[in-house]
Amino acid sequence: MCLASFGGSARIATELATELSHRGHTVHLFTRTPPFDNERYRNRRLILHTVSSSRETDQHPAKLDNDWPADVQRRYLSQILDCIVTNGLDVLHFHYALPFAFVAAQIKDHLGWAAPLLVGTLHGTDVSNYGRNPLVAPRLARALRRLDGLTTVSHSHAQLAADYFHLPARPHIIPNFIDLSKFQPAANGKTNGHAAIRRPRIAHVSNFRPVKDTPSVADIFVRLRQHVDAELWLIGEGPDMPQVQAALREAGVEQHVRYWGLQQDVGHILAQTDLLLMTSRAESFCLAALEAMACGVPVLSTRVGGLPEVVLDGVTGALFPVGDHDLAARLGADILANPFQLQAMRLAALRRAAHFSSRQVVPRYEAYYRSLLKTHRSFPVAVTAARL
Ligand code: GMT
Repeated sequence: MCLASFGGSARIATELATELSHRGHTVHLFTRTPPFDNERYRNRRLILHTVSSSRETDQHPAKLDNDWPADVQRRYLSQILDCIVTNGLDVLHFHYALPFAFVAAQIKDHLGWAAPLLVGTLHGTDVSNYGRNPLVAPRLARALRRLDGLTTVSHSHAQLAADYFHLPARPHIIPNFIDLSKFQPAANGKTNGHAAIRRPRIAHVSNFRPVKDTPSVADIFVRLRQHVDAELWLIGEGPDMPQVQAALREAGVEQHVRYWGLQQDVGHILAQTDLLLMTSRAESFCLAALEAMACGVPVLSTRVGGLPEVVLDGVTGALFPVGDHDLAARLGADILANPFQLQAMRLAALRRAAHFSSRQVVPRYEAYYRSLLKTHRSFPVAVTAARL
């Protein structure tokens, strides 16, 4: 179960489903509407179930579509129950807690001990926002405690979840992962070759939501240009984009900015850049940072949440405290102005990203399922239904 909107949790869920199907598992993917590049998510072992065949909401695709009307949630639940009865699923795994932790609890209510193994993965604002929301957090905490297994993507996020939801134990940590065949350095192999003959390029990738604090990207870029004649490539779309555009226009630097809009394949764009700039106020992991590093691009980012577990400060990039834009601009300018340091960081970033390859991480999900299944009392639902 996962969201269908642009975003990290949907990316990880759909990639995991695809990888597991390639590893011989049969995977049913349940989304409200088709995921973006949904043609990829169909093969003999990967079956896509959607409540609606087209985007029925008028929401911006960058907005997380996690607040579902009751009738949509009902139809979604009944589709999953049908699938469980017909196919006898072993594991039901959701990515992002809302609304799926509640769906999982309803499945347990309906099927009791005949329910499949129920596993959840917490991804970001499901903890950092909803965990602080007194109207949602207690209900969500109750639903999370009913699961058989709970994972999250970094140590920092595991601690945050345990604190906010008063969990008996910290969630199991399985980091995000990346398909290294889709995120690679530029084809000529000379990762620093282009930068020597053109202006340095700074990239920012996000859904331009307030948590990403994208107006700070504009501010840091303006300050950094006082030291280095750099370009800014903005990849993505979202609610704060007009504010970012206005700030860049007012500062008189718009001619140095390229707007890419929403992109399905960001790897080939990132590979043509020299530094990723992230200004998030909270980040459980920051998949964009991993994607950049896999393309041999160092990362300049705020020191928040799980980012220090992904970006090694001074090695694969540099970290700065939220709000210290002068420091960020100086750190960025230093990296871009020193070709030897830039090249060393590029190589370190590539090495670091290899630790998070799907080949290394996906088996950890399989191992986790297997360890939980050993003690899970599971009975074929068809047999259970006949007995009842
Ligand atoms: O929680 C969110 O804001 C959304 C979530 C998503 O679905 O896009 O993003 C989170 O999940 C990604 C994949 O695990 C992480 O890389 C992001 O750091 C995380 N975003 C935040 O924590 C803000």
